[in-house]
Amino acid sequence: MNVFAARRRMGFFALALAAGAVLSAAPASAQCGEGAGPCTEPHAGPGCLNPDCCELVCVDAAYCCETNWDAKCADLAIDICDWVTCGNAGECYTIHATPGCENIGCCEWVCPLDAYCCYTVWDAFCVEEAMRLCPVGMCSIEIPADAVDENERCYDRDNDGCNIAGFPMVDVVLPTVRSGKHSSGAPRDTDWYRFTIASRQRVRIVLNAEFPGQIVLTQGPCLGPMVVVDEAVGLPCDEAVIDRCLEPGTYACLVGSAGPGRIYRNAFTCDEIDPENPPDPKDPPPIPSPYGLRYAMRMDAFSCVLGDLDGDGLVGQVDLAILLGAWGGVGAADLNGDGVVGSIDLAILLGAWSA
Ligand SMILES: [Ca+2]
Ligand SMILES: [Ca+2]
Ligand SMILES: [Ca+2]
Ligand SMILES: [Ca+2]
Repeated sequence: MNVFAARRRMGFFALALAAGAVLSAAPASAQCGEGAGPCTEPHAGPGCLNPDCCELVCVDAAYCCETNWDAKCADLAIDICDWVTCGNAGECYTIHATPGCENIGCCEWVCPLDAYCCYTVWDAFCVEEAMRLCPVGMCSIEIPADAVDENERCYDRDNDGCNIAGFPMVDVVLPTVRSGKHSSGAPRDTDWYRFTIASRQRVRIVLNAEFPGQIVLTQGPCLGPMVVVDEAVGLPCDEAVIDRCLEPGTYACLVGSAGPGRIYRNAFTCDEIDPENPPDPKDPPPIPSPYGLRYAMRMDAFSCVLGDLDGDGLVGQVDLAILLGAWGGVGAADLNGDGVVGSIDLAILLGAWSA
């Protein structure tokens, strides 16, 4: 599958480079897209449904866009296009017994996560992913100026905790803001942030990622017994949040990619080149990720008593002063977690005022 996929991209880039020359000279592409038959099936008339694939095939075999899309054109499409079934009949939000679906953008957003959807059938999982992810579309986040980057290149696995030999992790002290990149591969990238709290504290971890983000809070040694204390997933450019009171101890929070009930392994192509292991120029370039790879994560620790911002166990004047000092900003004084310190937080604090 990846070979097909990679080949299409190679073709796509070659096409893009030569676009001015090739496409303007070939009105053929006018036959590509809506109104034409599926790319993977022979049909009367020129062109096929998926425009990217159609144009690729017609660069190799111009007649496919001029006369009929015959069996040779269909075979070529299967051979050189990835996600070629995107654009095929079948609604993306409805189960159907054929691969792919008709909204190309949505289909190409789902298939890198779950190739089965584009090569076998568009089943209930594909529909679920489409309904969850397609309304979001491509997005990018702003990395906070105070974020400390993990400094892990996306082809390296420097901080992959319990998933890699030596159990390397990034040690952090709360509160902190971190940023990094997530990528697929073997093993898939996971970034582990380890912290210790000396007393019972409320810990709030907010991940904001350009991909479907996942945070998993663990406690215990990698060799066991290790427990998952909590986990959360979030849509691209939305938040995944863990917010709970923790007993004193050492914890690790890992960043990865997942949806409800399943881990994603394939969509997030690293966008850097490993100088020690450069790609063979004869190989097709890897398929770029349809999702962004970056994330930012804010980790805060404060009193388990809501409104107790200085940690003395009571809600009073000092806490009020801290909240007013943080007005309009972010952080622990954002008691309702809506991303800004404001009047709702003030009301919560006054409501929790200790006698
Ligand atoms: Ca990373
Ligand atoms: Ca990592
Ligand atoms: Ca207090
Ligand atoms: Ca707030």
